[in-house]
Amino acid sequence: MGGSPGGESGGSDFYEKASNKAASSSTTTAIQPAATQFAEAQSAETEPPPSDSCTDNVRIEWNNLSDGHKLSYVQAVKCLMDAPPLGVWDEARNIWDEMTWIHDQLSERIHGLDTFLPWHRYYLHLLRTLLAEQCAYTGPMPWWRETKYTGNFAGSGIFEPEYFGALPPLTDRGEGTCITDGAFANTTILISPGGPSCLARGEDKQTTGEATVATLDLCHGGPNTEYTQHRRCVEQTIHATTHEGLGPTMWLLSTSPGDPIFFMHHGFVDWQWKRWQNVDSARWTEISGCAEYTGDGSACIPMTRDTVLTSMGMIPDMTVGDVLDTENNIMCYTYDEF
Ligand SMILES: [Cu+2]
Repeated sequence: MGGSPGGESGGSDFYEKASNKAASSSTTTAIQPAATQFAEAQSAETEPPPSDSCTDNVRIEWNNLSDGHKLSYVQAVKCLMDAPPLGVWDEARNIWDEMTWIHDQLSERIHGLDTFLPWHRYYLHLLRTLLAEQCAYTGPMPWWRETKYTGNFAGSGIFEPEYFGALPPLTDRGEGTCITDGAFANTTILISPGGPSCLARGEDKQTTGEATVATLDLCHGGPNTEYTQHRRCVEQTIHATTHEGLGPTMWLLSTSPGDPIFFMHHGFVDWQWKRWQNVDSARWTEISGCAEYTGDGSACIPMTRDTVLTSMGMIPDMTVGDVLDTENNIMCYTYDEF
């Protein structure tokens, strides 16, 4: 099981030295998709490169979706909870268990590190892929602009009886409540510390109140804000506070995908990265930082375009370079608003 949301492993003093240009210079790979080469050729331009055959795949903010799309999305997610496992984990009852399991297994490698944003982008791609392949869902992927509902996530139009089910306030004792309405009513999370438990939520409005535009802008930074600064800021502020504010299933970082709201939240995290990337076309093709720390925690193994992103066999592995440009022919998406 991983640490708490936003927990950072590795020496933070070391980071400033580690995120130098040595890592970002290793952007060459033996085999690159044509779209990526195209993007690199354009990287001297100030505008992001145009996508070519990639069109029409726009992630829609929840409240911009039609009621029909909202319904078909939650039903498709429910379909994955009912779908026979793919075989990556023996104890899984369904595909959703396996998705939660891989996140738990990989937790130490994908949190508190620069792999955080690329891996979770890949994880959203995994969701989209499995929704399409297993549940014939071809509608839009949603995301959730949390700053519209600062301190009142329950009022965001997501936690309705026909969609995700309730987001009750925390009880007087600071506890959550098992969810008994909505598409995911009476769901059991198989891998929880202490054994299977119900999908439970409880809004701590003080904590969900930390998803503010001011924090968003702080992490967005300016033209010189480096990737690691951005990643660390997002991970440790809004990423962490929304996990903490939606508990108890969402409190437990490594098994939190058990609540499908995880993917709405990570859509917002990914949107923040995309917004940061749109400031400078170089951010569509170049990246630096640490994929891992070794030894006493001071030795950085650089993250490069070649760093592998895995789902332990659920879908094919990809690399950081594959997911950097969301508008390439591999990822092929953007957002409906910024
Ligand atoms: Cu995660």
